[in-house]
Amino acid sequence: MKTITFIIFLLFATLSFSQIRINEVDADQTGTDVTEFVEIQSDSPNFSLEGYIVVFYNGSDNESYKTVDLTGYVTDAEGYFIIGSSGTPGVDISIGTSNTIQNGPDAIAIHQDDASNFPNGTPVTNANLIDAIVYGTNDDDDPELLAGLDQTVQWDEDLNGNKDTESIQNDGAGNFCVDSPTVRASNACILGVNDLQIDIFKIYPNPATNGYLYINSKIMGPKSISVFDVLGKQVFKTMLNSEKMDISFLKSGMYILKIEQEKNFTTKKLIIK
Ligand SMILES: [Ca+2]
Ligand SMILES: [Ca+2]
Ligand SMILES: [Ca+2]
Ligand SMILES: [Ca+2]
Repeated sequence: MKTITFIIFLLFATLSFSQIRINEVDADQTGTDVTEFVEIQSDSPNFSLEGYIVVFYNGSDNESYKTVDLTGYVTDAEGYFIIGSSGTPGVDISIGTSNTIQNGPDAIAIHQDDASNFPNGTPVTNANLIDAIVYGTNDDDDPELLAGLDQTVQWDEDLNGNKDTESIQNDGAGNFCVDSPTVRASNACILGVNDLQIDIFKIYPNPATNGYLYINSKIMGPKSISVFDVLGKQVFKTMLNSEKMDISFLKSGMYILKIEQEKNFTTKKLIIK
């Protein structure tokens, strides 16, 4: 229980800083890079990206080489938004056919600023910085990018020696892992929940709008359900024998649901509208 509380604390310690973050970066692929992407995720679904820009910084001169204006766009129902090569499946903003996202040491940042303030060649800056990642593909750290974007770690896409087939993925607690790309899908290392656990439990509708939630399990029998608020405080706990749970007494907002059944457990983010 202490561990899960700590994980939730870490999750919110990270999330509370911003509404949107850089969730995944795949800069390097085999041969010509034709499925490069940056996956952005918002805390809430269908989040307006009005007033945000994504700036790509080149480690060799510590200046920007590309700015993408997100004004006019929204994240999808799960909070995802994809910027990348035209060949990346489901890309929302295409930034060319290939070799656009540099392979490091380089950086990508979200600023809440006007695109006109960030013409190419803008020196690295933390002005109106929302989130940033400094990354490489088995490169030495770039101290100017790290300092300029308030970062302490340069993440290595080649951590496992598989830079061509793996991407850098936010684990939801402020760190990044490296694994097979998960475009517009939950990252491989999110909260350390394994695939088996994810598969056992399903919750819907999410966001919940009608005052109830269905919690489906592949295993028969009662489930223990705990609901935590954004401060990590438990607001509700029950044993559920059916699939339908009354949540009409919960206010709109974001919650973390912990589902336990026999030796299995998982945590899921629940939005109540
Ligand atoms: Ca590249
Ligand atoms: Ca890669
Ligand atoms: Ca570069
Ligand atoms: Ca992902």
